Amino acid sequence: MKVWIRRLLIMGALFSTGAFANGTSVQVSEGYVRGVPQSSEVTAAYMKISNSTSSPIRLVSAQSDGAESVEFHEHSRSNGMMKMRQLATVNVPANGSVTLEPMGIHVMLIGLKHQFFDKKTVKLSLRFSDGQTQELVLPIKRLE
Ligand SMILES: [Cu+2]
Repeated sequence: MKVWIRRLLIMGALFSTGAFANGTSVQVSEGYVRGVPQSSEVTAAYMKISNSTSSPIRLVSAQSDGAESVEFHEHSRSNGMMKMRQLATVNVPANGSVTLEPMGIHVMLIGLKHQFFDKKTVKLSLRFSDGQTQELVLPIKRLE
């Protein structure tokens, strides 16, 4: 009987620690947005997303103040041609990370707004499958 109660208490403690750590279970680092000329209607954001929990987490949606809409894309090679395809979500493996980089998975900013070109940073808000949101301010970098 006593062992049972202790087990319940330990389980409770584990659950509450999980809830407490919710805001830091995902870390975003090395984020930036590709600078593009005024004539461009799209650009992409790149970053590393790490997951310190023992369950996979998915990036489910994103919003930016500099773009009408934001999608997740992946470059893939088919018949020797590079193509972009839309992803519904981006998986961040348990105790691991995913790197969004040129020619790989990226966050696509579509319908760039006027203020995108006036600023040196852009706001990007990421929503994850565990309910947390990350508010990022990413530098805009020209890639040559
Ligand atoms: Cu794309």
